Amino acid sequence: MHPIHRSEITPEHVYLNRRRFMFGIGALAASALVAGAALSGCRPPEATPTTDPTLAPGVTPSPSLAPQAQTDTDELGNSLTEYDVITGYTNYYEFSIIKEDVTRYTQDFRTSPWQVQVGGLVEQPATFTLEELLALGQEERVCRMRCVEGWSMIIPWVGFPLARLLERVQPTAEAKYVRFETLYAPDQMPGQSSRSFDWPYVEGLRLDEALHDLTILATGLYGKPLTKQNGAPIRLVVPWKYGFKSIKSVVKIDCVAEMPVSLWMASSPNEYGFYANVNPNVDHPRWSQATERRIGEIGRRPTLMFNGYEEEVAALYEGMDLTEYY
Ligand SMILES: Nc1nc2c(c(=O)[nH]1)N[C@H]1C(S)=C(S)[C@@H](COP(=O)(O)O)O[C@H]1N2
Ligand SMILES: [Mo]
Repeated sequence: MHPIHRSEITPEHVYLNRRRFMFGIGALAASALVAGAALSGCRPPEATPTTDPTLAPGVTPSPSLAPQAQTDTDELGNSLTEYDVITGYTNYYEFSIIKEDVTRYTQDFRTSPWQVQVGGLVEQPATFTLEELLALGQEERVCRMRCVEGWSMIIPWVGFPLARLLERVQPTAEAKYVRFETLYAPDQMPGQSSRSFDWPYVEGLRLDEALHDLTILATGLYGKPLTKQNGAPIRLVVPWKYGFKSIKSVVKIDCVAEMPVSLWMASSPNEYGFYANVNPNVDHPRWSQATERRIGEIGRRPTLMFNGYEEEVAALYEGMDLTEYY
């Protein structure tokens, strides 16, 4: 059973020519705050660290522990999307372009040991183990996720502000952007053998966006460790931007001077820009962005400016013509 009819969404990849598209499928088949201010959005519920022992460093998670969130809704009153839906309907092109198949293909992916190399224009470049990252402190963050394809979910992540990590490495005055890279391991990620894209998956943020308190690195979901299909062991979440900015299984974070070119910018520059802020007033070249399908609901609902985080993030874009930056 599909939580959403495929005909109702417009996949990001449909621009690809059929032959390259089929190549991708064949490859798959062949391999089995800085903000000190109180925030209303992407709420850290009284910033309580999660008490789930499965997230403690070095402790093997018990699969029997039921997924649990500390709240039932986001700060706008939207019900959380069900765990099985969040973990069963995922975009992860390294494994499959079919959302319902990703889970199956990710099961043998090795997420431990894991390291994230943080460097570039910083005073203190360092490589962090996952355990060291978990020790930076974990809290629940309920965020709206709006995919550029026109669907959305409400997701109770567990994670920590990216700013906390960047403070450790101290970006220099020359650093203006942050560049993120997913693991490159074609032996484990069959999609990376497809030449449809320039792997590894790369994303970028302006430094002030990266330092915003709403920008988190997520290590968990519903009080449990992140599932592989959702980007384990660590992925970015930028809730006011289209979902493709929220890069999965991150291994490298660099502070840089120039605007990074993301995988989507490189593959389809007319369709995906650097900013990718959720904006109901600016349509994708091939479809409207005015409304969205909340997975699990009937019908569509209006898409909110900056995905409902306008109060928190609009100041980042003062003086910019937002219709120019898709
Ligand atoms: N490495 C990597 N990160 C990725 C993707 C991907 O294919 N590969 N898909 C993106 C897209 S298009 C979306 S909508 C979100 C989906 O996150 P979710 O599957 O956890 O809901 O992840 C983003 N991060
Ligand atoms: Mo997406």
